Amino acid sequence: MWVNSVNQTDLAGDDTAEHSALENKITIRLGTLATFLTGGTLLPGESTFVRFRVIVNAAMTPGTAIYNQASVSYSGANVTEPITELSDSDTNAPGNQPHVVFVNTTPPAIQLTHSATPALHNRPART
Ligand SMILES: [Ca+2]
Repeated sequence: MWVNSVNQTDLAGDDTAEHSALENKITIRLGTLATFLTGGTLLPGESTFVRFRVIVNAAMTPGTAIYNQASVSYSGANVTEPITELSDSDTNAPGNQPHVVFVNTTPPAIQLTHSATPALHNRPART
């Protein structure tokens, strides 16, 4: 996991993020002065960038759908009641849809390109 390009470990208590295999989720606390226990502050107009990678079980059946949906919980400087929102992968459909990825049925094609200068051979000159 990365927060603004800074690596975060899967372990709890060592930085602002962790992975829970039991709950099948990651938790990332964002903002200035975020800790391993609480989130920090994001000023109006400020943004933050989160990225994570997962390894899919190799025994998973090709075509299996994997659902991913983010949940963001926050409170405001003037609104102390926590607010929780879900990510929405389809803003044209009512409600909040998770992002769906299907396990590949065929590995992606890999294209190899090779270029080289033709070898020059020392051949005897023809006479
Ligand atoms: Ca961590």
